[in-house]
Amino acid sequence: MRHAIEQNGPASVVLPPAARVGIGGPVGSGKTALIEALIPELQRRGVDLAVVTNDLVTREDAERLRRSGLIDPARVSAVEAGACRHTVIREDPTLNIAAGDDLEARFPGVELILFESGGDNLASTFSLDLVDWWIFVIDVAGGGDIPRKRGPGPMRCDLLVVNKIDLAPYVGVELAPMLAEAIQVRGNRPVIATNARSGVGIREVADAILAAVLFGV
Ligand SMILES: Nc1nc2c(ncn2[C@@H]2O[C@H](COP(=O)(O)OP(=O)(O)O)[C@@H](O)[C@H]2O)c(=O)[nH]1
Ligand SMILES: [Mg+2]
Repeated sequence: MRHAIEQNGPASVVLPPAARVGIGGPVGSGKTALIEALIPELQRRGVDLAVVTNDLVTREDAERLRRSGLIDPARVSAVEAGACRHTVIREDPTLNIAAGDDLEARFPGVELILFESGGDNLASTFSLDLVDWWIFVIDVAGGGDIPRKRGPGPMRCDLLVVNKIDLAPYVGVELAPMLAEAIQVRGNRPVIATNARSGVGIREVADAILAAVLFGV
């Protein structure tokens, strides 16, 4: 999909850096499930992909993705964030930047690196030193009032994903007002409703990522 810039003949092909996209949100909202659904959708469109996960003291999410058969396991890197999950994506993202640089060095031509945060509260945000663009994932089962709480994550992200829409009838949440409120508090910035397990909304999320970071729209 991406074209290399040739300088002085093919011996010195310079590839542009990969686009870096953050995926944050509370523990269990479906960040890894979203990545599992996005990988085949983005690969189908010819995007050269890699993933960095952040866990507290384990490598659970990275191991899950490596076992999934969806992506070359070597293209999944794990950062162990320690006690402060948001620190490594915001205050001091050095470990994540290094993980992204390492993937770019090992896979020349990689176009897009997804960074999954360790799972935090509604206050977690990404540093723009680390990512070009970021998604925040909340889920319907966490309560229909989450958008109204105006947390920095749901407010400041480039794209808000409201996941687990299939659970709305079981947890007493009315989806339409929840989505309307999310759009309203975000000043009409993008909100996409998904079911990461069945694939509802995944095409739209892939469209948004590609439009924002690979086509520079
Ligand atoms: N019903 C339903 N379950 C989901 C959905 N997305 C994720 N899950 C489940 O929610 C749990 C947490 O998902 P996970 O991706 O690990 O969340 P993370 O901690 O944000 O990475 C898992 O059991 C998933 O199978 C969804 O859209 N609908
Ligand atoms: Mg996860």
